[in-house]
Amino acid sequence: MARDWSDLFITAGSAEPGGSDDGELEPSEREAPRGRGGLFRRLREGMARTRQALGSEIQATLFGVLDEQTWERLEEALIMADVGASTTASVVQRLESEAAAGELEGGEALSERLIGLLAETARVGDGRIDIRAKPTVIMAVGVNGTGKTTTIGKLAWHLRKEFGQSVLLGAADTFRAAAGEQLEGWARRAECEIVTGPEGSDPGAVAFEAIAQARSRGVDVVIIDTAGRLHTQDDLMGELGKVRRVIARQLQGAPHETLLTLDATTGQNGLRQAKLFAETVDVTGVVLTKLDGTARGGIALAIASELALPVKLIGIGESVEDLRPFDAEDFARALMAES
Ligand SMILES: Nc1nc2c(ncn2[C@@H]2O[C@H](COP(=O)(O)OP(=O)(O)O)[C@@H](O)[C@H]2O)c(=O)[nH]1
Ligand SMILES: [Mg+2]
Repeated sequence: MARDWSDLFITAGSAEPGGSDDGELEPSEREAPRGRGGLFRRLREGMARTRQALGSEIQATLFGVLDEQTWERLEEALIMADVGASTTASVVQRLESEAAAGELEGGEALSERLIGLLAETARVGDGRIDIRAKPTVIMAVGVNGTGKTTTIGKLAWHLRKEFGQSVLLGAADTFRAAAGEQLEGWARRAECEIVTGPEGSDPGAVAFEAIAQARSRGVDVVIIDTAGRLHTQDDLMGELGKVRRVIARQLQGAPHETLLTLDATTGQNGLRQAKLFAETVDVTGVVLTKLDGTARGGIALAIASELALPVKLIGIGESVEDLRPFDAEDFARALMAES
């Protein structure tokens, strides 16, 4: 799991995937989020709605008398936060049995253990993004309005400004003219190149051209934006499958990363979208946006546990700093932490 941007990207100089990774450590072995105090505070603020709904309910529950009702209330609170029924049941069962065995004394220990169990649930697969291939091709998919283009712009910005990578954007959402213009705005801000096509043109051709230009100019990372709405859902899935095949035929190993953006405010509907996209384009990671606008941030846990897809990035607002690598431990803590 990635605690900051340098953990998120696997670059030529960083550790091998599956190598030494602090994701394996117990929470107690990890450094407290001290140096990153400001970042953690921002995460907590971004998730204020969920925490207010969930945190206070849980504090009230776990710090009182433990009986049958305690566990029922805890289950209810987690389900209300969209953690998902099966995930909730297994987390609460484990907490309850550990409490019954006398392993957890007092509300503090219970709530710490709950954070640990939630973090464990959220930790699936490799949450990092390998950018060692040159060029690395990242394809962004997701329903209109979920934050695809914004996420691409912010990702490009971080790659350029913080990692000095050269980036080229491919505006393969040719369904709406405005989509290309919006991406051009981000290309200017991030100071990267962009390949666009006329409205209504073949998105596969834009993706092809973007990769061709990136290869001839030695660009490090190509990010392909795609349409999130067509006349029908079948049309959309058909087109995304086609764009993906164009990319795969043109460059071996590409797309190296296929990121699905999901809007956290759509709750369980997001899970259904994820299944559909995953069947069509082999999603490698989820970008969960708009966590700042919902009390149901638990959806991140449901995505991880029910779909076995790693959440790689989260959006907690509209500014460039508000797109962040996802860290299970920080996330679980921000869901509930009083301070
Ligand atoms: N509050 C909030 N707004 C976001 C976030 N991510 C994206 N947005 C906004 O959501 C809207 C749709 O984003 P856009 O990137 O155009 O979505 P697309 O249709 O999937 O490309 C824009 O107004 C974004 O600024 C987020 O994490 N928090
Ligand atoms: Mg868009």
